Amino acid sequence: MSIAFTPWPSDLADLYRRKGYWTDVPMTDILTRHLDERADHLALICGERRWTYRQLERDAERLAASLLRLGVKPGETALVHLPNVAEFYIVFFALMKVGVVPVNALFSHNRHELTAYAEQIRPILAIVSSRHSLFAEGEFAQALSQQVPSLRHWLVEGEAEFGCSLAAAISGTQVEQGSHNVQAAEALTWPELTASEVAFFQLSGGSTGTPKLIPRTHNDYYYSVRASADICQLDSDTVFLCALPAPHNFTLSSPGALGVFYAGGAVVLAAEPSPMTCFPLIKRHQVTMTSLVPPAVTLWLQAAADDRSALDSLQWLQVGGARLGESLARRIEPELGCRLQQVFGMAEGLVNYTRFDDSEWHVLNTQGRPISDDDEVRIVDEDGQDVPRGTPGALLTRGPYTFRGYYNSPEHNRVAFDQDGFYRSGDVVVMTEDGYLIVVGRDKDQINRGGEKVAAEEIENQLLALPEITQAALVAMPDAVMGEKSCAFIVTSNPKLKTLSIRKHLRTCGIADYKLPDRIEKVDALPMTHVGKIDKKALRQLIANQVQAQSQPQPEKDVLS
Ligand code: AMP
Ligand code: DBH
Repeated sequence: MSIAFTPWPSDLADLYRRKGYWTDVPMTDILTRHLDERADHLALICGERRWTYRQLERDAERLAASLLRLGVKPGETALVHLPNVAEFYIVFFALMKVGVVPVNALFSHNRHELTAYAEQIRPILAIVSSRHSLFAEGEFAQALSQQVPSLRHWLVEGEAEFGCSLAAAISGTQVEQGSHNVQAAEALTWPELTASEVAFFQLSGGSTGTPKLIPRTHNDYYYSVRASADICQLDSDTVFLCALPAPHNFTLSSPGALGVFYAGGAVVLAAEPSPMTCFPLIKRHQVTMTSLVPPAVTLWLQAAADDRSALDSLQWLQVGGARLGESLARRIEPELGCRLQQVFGMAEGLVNYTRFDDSEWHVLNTQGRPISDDDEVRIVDEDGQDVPRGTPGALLTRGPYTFRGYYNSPEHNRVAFDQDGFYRSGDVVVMTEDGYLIVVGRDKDQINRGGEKVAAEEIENQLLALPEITQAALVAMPDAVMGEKSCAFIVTSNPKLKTLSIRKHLRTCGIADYKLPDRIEKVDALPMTHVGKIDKKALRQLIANQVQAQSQPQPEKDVLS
């Protein structure tokens, strides 16, 4: 059994194989390729714990064996919800070895997101951490198991109030005794992996009511990892600090931890990207490269103004996830003492990098150019006609590592792709004469909150679940540090409705904190376009004007309370 996904047309698949992009080697190779020559090279540091490649592979294999003993089968799925800990990678490779396809939820995700993912993939297994308040006790796990009956096994990182201990499953000392599925070690049959099949689901930042899943095959993802490692010139001396969430496409594969493992370097885990957490780790482990979103860059610049001696080993800083302003970009080299690489990517596929030999202008002003000669990029106007270089237009793309359809979403796929299989990324970009992309805007209904994406419809649906709210629209508002924050405009039948009760309601829905509206504005009516849709452009303008007016010093006022 394998996961259904929209395949690439065979002529393109042939081309990608012929060009050597698709090698038909599964991604488990990322670790096993080092077992001969680099087995004892440092691979991973998490707090005081360290793994060589041999140890990392051994742990992944032991966990995989424990999973086989539980009776998992290739083509089944898993829900993974772990913080930035070494176990994230051990689990990633172990699941791959047994052909179980995970969704790796962000640790900031909450009940709402986990339930939505579980309902879509119907997992047999969940691997979670008791460090998250959702899993400090077993209540939610029990509720989810009832709601999604396929969910039979729970492995818990940390002190477990329920399920089995992940640590024990990794050390091979414990499997679920008494289960009729338990098999003797010698009876284990390791599945044959097929690289053209789905390895895992990546998460879409999305613009729809329900978060969509992106099937990524071994072939396509492994190509993006290898090519990224080459572009970023990684080697066994690379020491990469993973400070953004480990499952994020940026930190996982651009070139991210997988790129570093592929190249035989070392990954150092940080719990989060603040200078307070990261600077001591950089110094202690002589980190050479890391990746950040623009708001974190602002914090790093502030901290480095006091003391940047901790950053001496840092050679490259990659910035992506949201547009990096030129003035911030310009400060990185002189103030942090490392070189900047801009990265513009998407979990759906296409990734762009500025290159190490690019001119200063390109590095400061563009978001790079595609990884592959066979990344096809079209920039089109509202009628779908190609625009000339230098003119803004909507970005469409297809290529050897850009997916061809969201999981189980035929209706959405009809709008997300054109008739030639080009994915509409929802970004408005300009292509320079020499093929570099500059992100100038967006035509998708999403807020990019400093790299964290919020699908407007998802939050609007939750707001509209309150009977007193009759209309709701979530739009981006400018913010000096985050780039954008979110503002919800609502029309309510209850003039006394308080911001606080709305927030309380959204929390009760179990939505991730970063998706909660930063501001809520009550209005008598929402502006409409001539075709009868909510005029979000007008709302964005309205809130931008208010933010600007309020940035002149004046007493704060809360509109609703
Ligand atoms: P996601 O769908 O969550 O993977 O988010 C991908 C989106 O993030 C892209 O389509 C862009 O809108 C945005 N993005 C990523 N990197 C950059 C960047 N360097 N500059 C501007 N926007 C970016
Ligand atoms: O924001 C992103 O999704 C992103 C940013 C940089 C990404 O997916 C990537 C690089 O691969």
